[in-house]
Amino acid sequence: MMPPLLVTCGLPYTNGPCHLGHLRTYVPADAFVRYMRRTGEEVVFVCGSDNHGTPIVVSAEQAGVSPRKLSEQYHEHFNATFKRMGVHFDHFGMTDDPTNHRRTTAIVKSLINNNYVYKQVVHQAYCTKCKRFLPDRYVEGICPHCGTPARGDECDQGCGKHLEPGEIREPVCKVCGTKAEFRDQEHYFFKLSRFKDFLLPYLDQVKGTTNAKNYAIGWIKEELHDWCITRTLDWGVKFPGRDDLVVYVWVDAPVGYIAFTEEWAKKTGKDWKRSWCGENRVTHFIGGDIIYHHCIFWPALLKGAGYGVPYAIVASGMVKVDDHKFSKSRGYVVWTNEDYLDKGLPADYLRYYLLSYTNHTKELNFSWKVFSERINNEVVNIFGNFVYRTLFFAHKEFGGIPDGPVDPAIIAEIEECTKTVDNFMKEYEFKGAADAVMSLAAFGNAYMQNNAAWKIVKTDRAAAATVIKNCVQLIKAIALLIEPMMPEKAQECWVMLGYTDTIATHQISDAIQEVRATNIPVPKPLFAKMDENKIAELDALLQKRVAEANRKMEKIPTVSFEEFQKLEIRTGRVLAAEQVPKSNKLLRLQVDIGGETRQIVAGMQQIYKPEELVGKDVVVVTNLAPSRIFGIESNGMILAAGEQASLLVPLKPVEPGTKIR
Ligand code: B3M
Ligand code: ZN
Repeated sequence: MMPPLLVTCGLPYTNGPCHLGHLRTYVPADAFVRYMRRTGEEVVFVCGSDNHGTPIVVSAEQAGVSPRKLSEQYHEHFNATFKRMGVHFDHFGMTDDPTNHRRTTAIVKSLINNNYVYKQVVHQAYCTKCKRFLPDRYVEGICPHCGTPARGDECDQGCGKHLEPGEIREPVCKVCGTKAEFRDQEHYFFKLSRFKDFLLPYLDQVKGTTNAKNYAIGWIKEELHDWCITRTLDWGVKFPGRDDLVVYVWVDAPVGYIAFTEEWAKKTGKDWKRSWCGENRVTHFIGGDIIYHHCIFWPALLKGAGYGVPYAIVASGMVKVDDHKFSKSRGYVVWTNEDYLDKGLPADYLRYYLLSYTNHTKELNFSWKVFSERINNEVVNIFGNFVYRTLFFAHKEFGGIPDGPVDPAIIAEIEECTKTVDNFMKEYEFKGAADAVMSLAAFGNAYMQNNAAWKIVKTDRAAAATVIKNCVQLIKAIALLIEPMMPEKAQECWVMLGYTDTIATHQISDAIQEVRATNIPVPKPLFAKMDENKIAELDALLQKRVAEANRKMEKIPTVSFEEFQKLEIRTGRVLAAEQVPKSNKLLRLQVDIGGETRQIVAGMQQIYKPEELVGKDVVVVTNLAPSRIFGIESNGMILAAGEQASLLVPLKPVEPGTKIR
């Protein structure tokens, strides 16, 4: 018996909310799963959250919670958000749960037994201040390949290469900013280089998108290094026999795919081994930035441990926002909940946009303007309009769907479209499929227009009924074909055709089964247009976020503690104050800074009357180089906050000259 089609999505890290970048992988995967089910396939769709690795430990430290707690919070967030987007997994697990700990340990032990793991001392960045080794995201420095500033495990802004522990140059501790030193530490390596002869023919035949296999083949031909598979962390899956080491997150994360299948199998009484031991139909949907891990590292790991290797790898192109590289820190981000669903926008609009914008492997450039254009011009004007005008007329003239035959030419048109959609879906060309469905709707609109049922009904009721019947048949087909892309709207459309069951229980092949005559509810428009004001508002929000991020990014130079200590700041008591003649801004003050009186010129005339200041205790920078202001020598600076020069004053009484520390 053929093993089930097992579909997975790249696992989201549990240290930040769901955004458009995630959805570009998840929505097409979900559409694919729904479609394959509608063709009668047995499909299992599993995913889970990725809880390990340094970014999560760092985020948890910042949030003041345990990595487990943080992971649980974001796990729930993703689980709920995917559901809101209509992405329904059969199981959504956690990589930190016991099943995955067990499976990862078993796999690492197999690799050790099969002689694919060796021990080696590496020089690893160590922070003498934090007193710990600095794996991956704990350290920043310079990429040894291209010289760009990089993270410990990846040259994220330069050449994009993966960095092995010890490779980064000029490492600095990310937590405290101290220059790190290199210290020797024992680590374990996976003999990835031994898998070249396996990987090349494997990748040559692997299914999925060509970008995945072609990149991977190119990289292998360049060079294939062994992988360090341990890290000095507490958080993660312990390396067998070593309490001080955990396995690298990129070992236990993909193993999560197996563990989640096991958990699903346990829940349903099924057999997970059918998908993971031997020939299988495992299909990984991933982002284009993790091709290396899925096409090289992961198959080698599975092969080395004696498991079956993935059947297909489907990699999505990158996401841009307003023509800028997707970046949370720069504000070029669209959050799934905050920016979209919580604004009352239908999940199906975004699903359609993501699927139909461009080919799955190409870059998707999001903008609110293009989004609303696509929705209004295609979904609303073509599909929505066809459904509404047909059903409105049907309801008005016939009280529902009239009796009578469907034209064979219409059935042929539907069959043609169904075939096109099928080819595209099975090649992961979701845009092609979406376009084909819209073309069928456009065909329907033209047919309706050319046959002017509203005219002929006056003379030939039967002919008008046939036109309507044909159109309703087309709508039925469109609803079935669009369901994988727009499940909620497809269901609404289904109900408008007088059905009372769930559209998702029907096969695509039902599209050519004649619609039966029936009463239908009063039709309502299926879609609302994207309103211009709403779009302007959403766009303004994005622009505001970018502007705010820019402000934050402006670099304020840091001063070292030594530099800071060069400043002498003391309390002082104002002994005398007067206006500087001919100036309407300046006051001349005499300030006791502890046994010494300083003359200080301050721009406070508009804000304080001289007599208000006399007797006040203030804060003074006492070792500022003397300057002449309006011809008067000034020996120090009084500290004040903001435009209104609100004076900084000691909260409790202190002697003049008390040092600020
Ligand atoms: N957690 C997220 C990423 O790098 C990472 C994926 C793991 S898939 C096994 O996109
Ligand atoms: Zn440090």
